[in-house]
Amino acid sequence: MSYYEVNFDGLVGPTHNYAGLSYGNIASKSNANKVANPRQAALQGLEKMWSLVQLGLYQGVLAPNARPDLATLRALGFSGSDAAVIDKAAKTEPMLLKACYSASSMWAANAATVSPGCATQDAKVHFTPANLNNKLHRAIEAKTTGQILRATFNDDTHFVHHPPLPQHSLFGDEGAANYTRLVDSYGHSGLALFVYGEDMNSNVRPSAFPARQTRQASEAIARSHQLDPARTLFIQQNPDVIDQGVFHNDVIAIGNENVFLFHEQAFYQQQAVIAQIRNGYSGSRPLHLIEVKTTDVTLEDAIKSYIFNSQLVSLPSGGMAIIAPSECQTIGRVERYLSLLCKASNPINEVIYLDLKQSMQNGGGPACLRLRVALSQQELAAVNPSCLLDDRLYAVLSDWVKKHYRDRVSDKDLADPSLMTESQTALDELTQILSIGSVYPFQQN
Ligand code: SUG
Repeated sequence: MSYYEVNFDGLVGPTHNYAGLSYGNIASKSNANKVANPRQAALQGLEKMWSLVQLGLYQGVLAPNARPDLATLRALGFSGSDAAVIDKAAKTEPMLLKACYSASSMWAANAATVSPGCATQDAKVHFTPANLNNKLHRAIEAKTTGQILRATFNDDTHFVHHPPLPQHSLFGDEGAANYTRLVDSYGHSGLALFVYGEDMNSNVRPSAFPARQTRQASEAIARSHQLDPARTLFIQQNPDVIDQGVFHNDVIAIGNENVFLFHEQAFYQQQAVIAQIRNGYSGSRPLHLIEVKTTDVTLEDAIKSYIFNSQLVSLPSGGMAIIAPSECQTIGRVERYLSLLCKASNPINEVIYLDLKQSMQNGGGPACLRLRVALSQQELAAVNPSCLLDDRLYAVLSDWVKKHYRDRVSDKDLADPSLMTESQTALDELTQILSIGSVYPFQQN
């Protein structure tokens, strides 16, 4: 049976802005209060999706969360008309308003953990929306993201949708950003790698910045997705690199099929981790463990360039391409490393640079923007077809963005109630384009 990896990218929402909300994410902090360009951000995201279609890959679209999140603002005591809620929050608690206006659901790698049917006991594809409980602006995504996933993968025969894990610090879960599968090919169950920042039963943890993913969360997901314990590894991120700004594992490692590219400082007790991975992998194709040395790419350059947040994709014509952010070209050592990587003896033979600056300035590169879902031909046929990108949908979404999105949003604009109504009008139209029904709270009023 044919199997594919389909990337479902988070469409950038109309309220994309720079609010400095993510402590531990250096780009988010250093670009706080810059003027954002939501139109450009959404078009850059669409260009990335379209580039993958042109490579011959299947590509999906995930609708954004609706912002502002009025329900959260109301739950926090702001009352009156919608405009009054915004006005009061802007005057008294601007950081809460910013959290409720964040377009952070664009980073779909954090939307959920997804296990393919070839790896689960009941042979269904399992989804668990991430609770994202480390940051308020992200924790409020989980419910609507769950509804969007159900509307996108809307078939009980093939798909199982779990609720998010309990909103408790023991179960901090950031979704697929900390999850990779090493496999012979997409239809094989392979080895599932869950990477956590902190085991709540251990003292090995970062000291400056928070660890967002706990071992306990990863274990709970592996259980509910019915993964084979013999083919599942839980490995710890190096706490020192979290303290330097590596807030998710996908900022320091990337895997695809039988290739795993990771920095020399990525994991706690790295040599033991490498040995575990070697032992755990049982594919017939050779495993390529590519450890990037600090002398080739320093940690600082890795974080600045987001080289590890590239997408590594298998091409229908054979081999793999690495889809890297164009920031990698601005650091000579990183660009050199990538070009040598393509010439070395491994399946990667092409690097494609893309401009995703609007997202990058909030700490989100190519890999953050997509949720990987490995699907059989039958499962793919069960996906909501309106959410799969083709030339028609690409044109429709580009026009939709150009019609509805502003080209500048500053923190002051968040106080303007017309940003809310514009956003709701746009998203209402989007639910029709993507045939996802009434997934947004404002549609239920
Ligand atoms: O959670 N940035 C996101 C970036 C997420 C990147 N995802 C992965 N690496 N998979 C975050 O830190 C910044 C929002 C702001 O400051 O306005 C933000 O939420």
